[in-house]
Amino acid sequence: MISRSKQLFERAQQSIPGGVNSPVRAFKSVGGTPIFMSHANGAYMYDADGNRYIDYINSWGPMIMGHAYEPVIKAIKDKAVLSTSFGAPTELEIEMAELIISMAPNVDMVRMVSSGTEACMSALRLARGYTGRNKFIKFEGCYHGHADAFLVKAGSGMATFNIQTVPGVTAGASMDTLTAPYNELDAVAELVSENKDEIAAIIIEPVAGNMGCIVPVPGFLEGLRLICDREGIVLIFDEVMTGFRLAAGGAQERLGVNADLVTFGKVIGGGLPVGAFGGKKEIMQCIAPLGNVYQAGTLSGNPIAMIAGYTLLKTLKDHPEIYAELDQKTEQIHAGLESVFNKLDHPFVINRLGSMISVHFSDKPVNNFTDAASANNAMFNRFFHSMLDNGVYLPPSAFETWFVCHAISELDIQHTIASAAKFN
Ligand code: KE4
Repeated sequence: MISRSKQLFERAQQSIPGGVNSPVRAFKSVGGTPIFMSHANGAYMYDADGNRYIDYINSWGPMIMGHAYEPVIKAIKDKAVLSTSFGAPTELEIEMAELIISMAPNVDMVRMVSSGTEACMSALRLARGYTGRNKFIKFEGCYHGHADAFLVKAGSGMATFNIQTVPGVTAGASMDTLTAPYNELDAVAELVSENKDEIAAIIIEPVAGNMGCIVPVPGFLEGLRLICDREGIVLIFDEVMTGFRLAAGGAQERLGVNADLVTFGKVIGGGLPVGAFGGKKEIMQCIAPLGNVYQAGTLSGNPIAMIAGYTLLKTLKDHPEIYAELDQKTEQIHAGLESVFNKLDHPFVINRLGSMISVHFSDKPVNNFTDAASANNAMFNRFFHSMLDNGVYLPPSAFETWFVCHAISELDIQHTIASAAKFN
């Protein structure tokens, strides 16, 4: 009997390119039919055929407390009847900004947008406007959304589908994009000396999540900070994934390195379309209408998105023990997978920081994109399907980090490990 997902996928491809509204959902690299979901609750998603999955994507990060988190749902219901958008300022936007500023280090001011892409492209424009310089450095395998300048050696779907150059991204749009391998400070120093006084920004995922989870080696981020201080370069932490996930203060708090600008997404919206960028007042006041670095958005600060994000962030701020519990659960998953894979006759590496974790079937450490790309990713694809068959839904790509939610139970963790033990 043909599954409902299969039927829906065939129908979807008639009206939506590739049948999905974002490429990473398409199962294109792992093969097979993408699973169409009907609803979700806590740590579980339920597909159109009624199958239940333990969810390790959690909407690619936002569902840190699990799906349909009651306080967020209630807040949305109560707010929606008061209109879903004004296009005029509201008190809630001030409360949201003040809450973010109270949680994220080095954020004196913040501007709301509607996606991580918008947040990163706005932060880059701001850094360029503030410094009067054009070039910037990004890292191979890092993904900062799909604005033209970032689609150079990017991670996530571009790595998954091995897209080297993106048609439509002009040479003009990407000519100022410089790239270096993640965790290689010498390569950054070389680029900086070759482009003296021309570099506006260095943008980085402080813990990378778009080539699997890749953790900065000791001294790497600190070295970038020193280079930026010495050269007058704006250090942008893309915390769309790490923000409010690794700690209330994100990677800056967790790793103790200060950024000049920080971008946010995912958790900040509680599942609604929200992004934000913020940083030092001296830089942020260059943004229109205060300054002339133009940036705008019809639905920026949308009341439904704000109340969803505000409610979730407030929960995380008021209950910091959530982070320790998330870490403990992920540590348990890590240890369980390690014990299972040690019985495999194939080498593996598990990368983790906090509740971001990824498995690479590699015989060497995975510290940058080249390492991630040279792992046995065909084996990962088989592992993905083996887990899916056992009701465990991993990100459908070796170039993605897994996300653990607070709602996952001891039984779920044991089932995950038992499912991995069936893989060979
Ligand atoms: P969005 O525009 O997709 O909200 O955010 C872009 C973005 C920016 N920075 C980082 C570090 C990100 O991880 C992302 C988006 N992450 C992907 C997952 N790898 C979103 C999933 C998708 O593309 O559908």
